[in-house]
Amino acid sequence: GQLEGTSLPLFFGWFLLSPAKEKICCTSMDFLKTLDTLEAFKKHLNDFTQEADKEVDLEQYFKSKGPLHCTTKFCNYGKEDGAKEYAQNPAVREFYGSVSELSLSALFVTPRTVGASVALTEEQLLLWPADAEKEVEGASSLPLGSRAHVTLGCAEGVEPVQTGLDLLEILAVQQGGQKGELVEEMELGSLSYYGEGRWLLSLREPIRTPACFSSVYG
Ligand code: 2AM
Repeated sequence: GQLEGTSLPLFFGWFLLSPAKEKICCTSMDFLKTLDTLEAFKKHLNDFTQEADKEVDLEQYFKSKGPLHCTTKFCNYGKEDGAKEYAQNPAVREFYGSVSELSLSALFVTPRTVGASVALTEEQLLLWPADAEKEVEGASSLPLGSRAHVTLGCAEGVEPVQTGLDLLEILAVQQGGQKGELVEEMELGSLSYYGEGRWLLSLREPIRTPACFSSVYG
C-alpha cells in the first residue's frame, strides 16, 4: 500500500480548497471586526484583556496558523496513540487524496482561539477517530465528530490544538442544558454568549467548501 514503508505524518485532515478558503478567511475577519464593536462584547471585554477600558482589536488579537484544514488524526509522526492503526484504516486509505464537501455550521471565539465547527457527513465520519471527543471532561458523551473544526486563528502563545478543546467545552456547556445568552441576530446567524469569553455564532446557512483529505509531513 501507499503508506507502507513510509513514516507517519504529523497529521491527517481535510484541506480546504480555493476559492472557498479565501472566502472563509474574509467571513471570519468580518465576523471578528463586527464582534468587537458590539456593546455585548464590550461588556465582557475583561475576558480578553485585564486592562480596564482597553479596546481589543480581534483581527490583531488572533494570528492565523498555516493552511486552513480540519484535522482528523494528529499522529505526531507515529508518537501519538493509535497513529499507526489510523493510517492503516481501510477508509483512510480509500479516501486519501479524495475531495469532499465540508459544511461549516458555526463560528466560535474564545480568549484563546477562533474557529469554525464542521458538521461531518456519515461518509466523512468514517475518517473520524473514535476517541477524539474523549479529551475534555464532560465532553466524552458528545456525538462522534463533535470536535471537528477548522482553526481560524490563535491568540499569542496558544497552540492550535486548543481550538478543538474550546469547541468541546462550549458543546459540553450546551449539553449541560445552558442555552447561552442570545445576544444578537446577525446577518450570518445568531450570536450567543456562554460565559468566560466564549462566543458562538450559529450560521443561518452553513458555509460549504470543497476539501481534500490528505496529510502533512511538515
Ligand atoms: P487544529 O486541528 O485545532 O488546528 C498540527 O499541529 C495540527 O494538528 C493543527 O492543526 C492542530 O490543531 C492539530 N493538533 C495538534 N496537536 C493535536 C492533538 N494533541 N490532538 C488533536 N489535534 C492536534
